[in-house]
Amino acid sequence: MTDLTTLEADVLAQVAAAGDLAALDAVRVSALGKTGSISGLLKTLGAMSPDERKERGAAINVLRDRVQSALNDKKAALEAAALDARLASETLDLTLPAPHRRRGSVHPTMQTMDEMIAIFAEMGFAVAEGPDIEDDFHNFTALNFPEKHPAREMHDTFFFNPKESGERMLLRTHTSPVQVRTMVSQKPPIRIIAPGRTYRCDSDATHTPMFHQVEGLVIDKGIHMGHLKWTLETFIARFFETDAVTTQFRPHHFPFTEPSAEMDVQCDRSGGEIKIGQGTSWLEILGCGMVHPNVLRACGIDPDEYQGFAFGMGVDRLGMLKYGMPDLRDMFSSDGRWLDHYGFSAFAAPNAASGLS
Ligand code: 2NM
Repeated sequence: MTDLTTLEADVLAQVAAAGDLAALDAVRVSALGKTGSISGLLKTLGAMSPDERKERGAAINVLRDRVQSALNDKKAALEAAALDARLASETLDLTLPAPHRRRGSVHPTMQTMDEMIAIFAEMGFAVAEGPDIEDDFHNFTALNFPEKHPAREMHDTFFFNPKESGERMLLRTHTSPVQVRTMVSQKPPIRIIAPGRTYRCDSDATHTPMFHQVEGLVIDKGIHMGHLKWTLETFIARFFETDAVTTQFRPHHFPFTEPSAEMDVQCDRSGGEIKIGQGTSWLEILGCGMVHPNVLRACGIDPDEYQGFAFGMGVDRLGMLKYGMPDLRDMFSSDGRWLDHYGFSAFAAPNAASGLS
C-alpha cells in the first residue's frame, strides 16, 4: 500500500503547488487522464486475482476520489482568487471626473426651422409635407413655368434618368410642389407652411446643392397684399426678436406669383459682419407674391372666387444671419468642432411659451 500512499502524497503536493488553473489542469491530466498515474494503476487490476482486485481496486478508488476532491477544492480556490484579483484590478473610482465626450446637438438649420414653425404655428399655419422626388407637373408646370422655358434650367435642376414612358423625375428645386399638392387635395381656406429639403445643382460660399426652405401659402376669399405684408413683417420681427427691424418690398419676378416681390431687411455691414435692425444697407431675405391665377386654375381653384399669397425663404441662410455664421458650406461639413460651437441643446426646443432661443 505504500506505493499508493506515496503517489497520493506526491499528487496532492502537485495540486497544492499549482499556481493557476492551467497548471492545475496539467496535474489533473497527469494523474487522472487516460495515461495518468492513477488511471495506469486501474489498468493493473485486470491481471489480479478476484480477492486482490477487490481490495486493491477499493484502495485505488479511494485514492482517485481524494485526488479528485483535492483538485475540485483547489480549482474553486484558484477561481475565487482570480475573481478577487480581477475585481481589485477593475476597481472604478467614481469620484474621478468623467472623460470628455462630445455631446450630440441640434443642428442650427433644424433649430432655425423649428423656430420658424413655432412662429407660424402661433399665427395659425399648419405644417404640410411632400416628397423630395417630384415630377415635372408639381415642381414646374402647375407653378406656371412654361413648357421648355429656360426658367426650368435656371433652377439648376437635378434630373433623374427618364423612365420608359419618357417622364423625367427630379429632386424638387423648392417646396412649392407641397403647396400645389395641398391646393389640389384640400378646399380653401388654406393656411400652410411647407418646411423641407430642396435641391439645386449649385455650390459656392452662399449656395449648397441641398438646402432647406420654408414656404407658405394662404388661400381664402379677399386675400390681398396687405395680408402678405403684415404676415411677413410680423414673422421677421418675431424671428429676429426685435421690433426695431425695418423692411422694404422690392418688385421682383416669379412665374408663380403676380405681382411678385422680394423683401429686404435693414442692416449694417460696416463691421465686416451683418447686423440686423440698424445701419444703412438692405439684405434680401425672402421672396413672395400673390398666387398667379394660372397656378390657382392648375390646382382646381377658381381665381375669381379665391385669392392667395405665398412666400419662400431659405432656412440655412436665415439661420446663418441670426446666429452669425460666415460660410454656408460649413453647415453641412459635419465638423464636430463647428457643431460644438453652433449646435443647440436638445432641451432648447423653440416654442411660443418659453421663447425661441
Ligand atoms: C417663393 C416666392 C414667391 C410660392 C408660390 C407658391 C404657390 F404654390 F402657391 F404657387 N408656393 N410658393 C412662392 C412665391 C415661393 O419663394 C422664393
